[in-house]
Amino acid sequence: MWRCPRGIRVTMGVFARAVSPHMIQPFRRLLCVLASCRSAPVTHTAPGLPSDRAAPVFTRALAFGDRIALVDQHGRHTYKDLYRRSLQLSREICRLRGSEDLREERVSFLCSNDAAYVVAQWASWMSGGIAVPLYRKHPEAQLEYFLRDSQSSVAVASPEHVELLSPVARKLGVPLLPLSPSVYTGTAEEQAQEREWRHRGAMIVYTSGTTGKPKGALITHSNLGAMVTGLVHTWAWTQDDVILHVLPLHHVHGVVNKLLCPLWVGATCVMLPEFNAQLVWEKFLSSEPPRVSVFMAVPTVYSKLMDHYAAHFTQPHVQDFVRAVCKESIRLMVSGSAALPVPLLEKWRSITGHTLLERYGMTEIGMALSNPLAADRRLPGSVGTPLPGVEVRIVSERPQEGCPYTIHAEGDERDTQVTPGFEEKEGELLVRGPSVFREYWNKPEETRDAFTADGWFKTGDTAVFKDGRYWIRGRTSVDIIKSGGYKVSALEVERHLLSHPSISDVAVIGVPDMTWGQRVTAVVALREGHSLSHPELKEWARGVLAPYAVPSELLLVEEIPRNQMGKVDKKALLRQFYPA
Ligand code: MLC
Ligand code: AMP
Repeated sequence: MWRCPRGIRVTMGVFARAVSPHMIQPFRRLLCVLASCRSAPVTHTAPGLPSDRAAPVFTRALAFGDRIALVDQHGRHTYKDLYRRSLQLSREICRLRGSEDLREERVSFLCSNDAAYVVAQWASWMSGGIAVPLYRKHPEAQLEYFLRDSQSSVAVASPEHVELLSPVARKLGVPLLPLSPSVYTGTAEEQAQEREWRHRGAMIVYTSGTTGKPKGALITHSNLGAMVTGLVHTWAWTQDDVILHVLPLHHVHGVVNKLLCPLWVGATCVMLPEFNAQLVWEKFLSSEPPRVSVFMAVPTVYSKLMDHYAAHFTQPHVQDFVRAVCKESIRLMVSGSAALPVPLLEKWRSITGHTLLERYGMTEIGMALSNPLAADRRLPGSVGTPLPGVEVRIVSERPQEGCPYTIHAEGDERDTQVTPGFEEKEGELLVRGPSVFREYWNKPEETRDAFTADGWFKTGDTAVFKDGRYWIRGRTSVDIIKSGGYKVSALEVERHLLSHPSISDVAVIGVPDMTWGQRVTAVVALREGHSLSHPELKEWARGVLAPYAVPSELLLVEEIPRNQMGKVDKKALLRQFYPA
């Protein structure tokens, strides 16, 4: 491997072709051969695959045996290796709990983005528990909240995170299992217990709401099965696929779309410890197997990749090379978790030749809407049509005859019907189907409020049906901010900031931003005689908030304008500070 001065590391052979235009021709020929290999996909009908689509991915692992499931910072891991390590850990968990079936007890785990994460996840499921993935960048107070709220009975941590998690676990009296690369002590024939998976809880994913503290969305194995099989079918996953994974693993985008989908079909997941623009470009352009064929990310990642491209790939023949390799070796590039601005989509297309496939989803429902796989049928700016099994409605609040609301449009995978007189009328998007979560953990009232009286999940997103597609027009609440693909509750940030000794009043707003989607901005009134700089606020806030919720801007005001009800008009505040 050789590091070239333009800030990208590629294999010597690949780079030589990049810098010598006369050598691009033979390289193109090689790419054509590779492309023709790809166009005859090997199907993934390995013998021994269970037919139950609610069965977790590990139940298929032995059928994929020696295939490479994961490539991470430590090396390559076969499906069989991951299975055995998970089985070993699940035995330790069961021994600790004195039971062969944890019956939905929660297993919280804090692992780096590598094989340890998969092992902890599979072991939680093998022992009959619910996996609660934690994130290493959350401050201790938040980790404590997740462990306490989920009432976890066991915690698992990779060796590098034991120090961070052990004081929290000790405080709550939760036993902590360090995940060591223990040697498998069972026999080759031993397998995890068979269980009834359908209604069993699989995962609790914490998500911010408009009010209160983060809620744990409980997703069942059946929900996961519906999400995964819908995406595998629609995006034509095969075991030849190689996905490059760069997202955090405590949200559905990283867990379901980028990890469980490839593992379901026997494909390979190349996992980076975290997003790094230079490394991603290296992986895209490297000719070393396994070569990346699928990529998925939030719009901010694409924006950062383009910044790197603009700074380092300035020469026309390098740009030609980048475009040729991306076009030929990658079959699918997806964007989601936040709105993808059309100029960003167009710029990415001009750089790589790929029209990003935009799709729409949410923690509580998995993926709901997707543009088609055929690139020429994608509609920039829209989020496509319902995925298999997903039903959607666009509604407004006024009750109609026999219905608690007015339906503007209603659709599923096959078709959408628009109510006459409501053509192209915006409303709230409702979702129903097998991927919709079971409940907010221990929050029956919040769970009830999240659904309409007739059982549809209320997304809180404003949508419209137009030109045969669905389009997301924003959120119904200004208090939900999407920054870098992360959902941030403005009210929760305000609650924390109000405990700062210098802050007397605060309003948190989401300011539109080309890179981050929105920036978390704190409008603050200080106590008399106090001062506060932005670096001081950031330093303090890092102790109580996730890094993506720490205000990236501080605006000091004499007084926060409030109406007679004591409410802040955040739209007016935004207009006042950002008239453009
Ligand atoms: C970090 N920074 C931010 C920020 N996050 N600034 C503004 N807004 C944010 N959201 C700041 C940091 O404080 C730091 O500043 C600097 O930017 C670099 O931070 P970083 O953490 O090193 O950034 P980076 O690693 O480049 O992370 C960017 C990212 C990350 C896009 C890779 O945000 C990310 O992984 N997002 C994905 C989130 C995701 O998976 N969402 C899916 C939810 S599921 P300083 O001053 O400290 O240097 C869902 C459903 C669905 O939504 O549909 O998928
Ligand atoms: P989360 O609760 O973190 O899972 O985030 C889900 C939210 O992300 C949705 O309710 C939307 O507001 C937003 N979202 C996801 N995908 C898209 C998209 N393609 N376009 C616009 N918003 C999106």
